[in-house]
Amino acid sequence: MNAIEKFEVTGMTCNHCVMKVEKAIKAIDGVKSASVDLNLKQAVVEYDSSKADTVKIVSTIEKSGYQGKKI
Ligand SMILES: [Cu+2]
Repeated sequence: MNAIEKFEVTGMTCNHCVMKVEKAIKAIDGVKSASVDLNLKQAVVEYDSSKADTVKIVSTIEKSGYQGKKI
């Protein structure tokens, strides 16, 4: 099933951070697209819910060095 969820991402300070988070999320199996906004502190992620889930996405954001929360 296709799912689109939003996450709050805090701790990003520049476009390099945005790229880092986007790249990490996109590398998750089942993720179709990830769009991270520095000013809004938000990530919008489209994924296949049979392969990925919000817990996996949040833990990936945190492993990248930022704080993630489903919103
Ligand atoms: Cu940065």
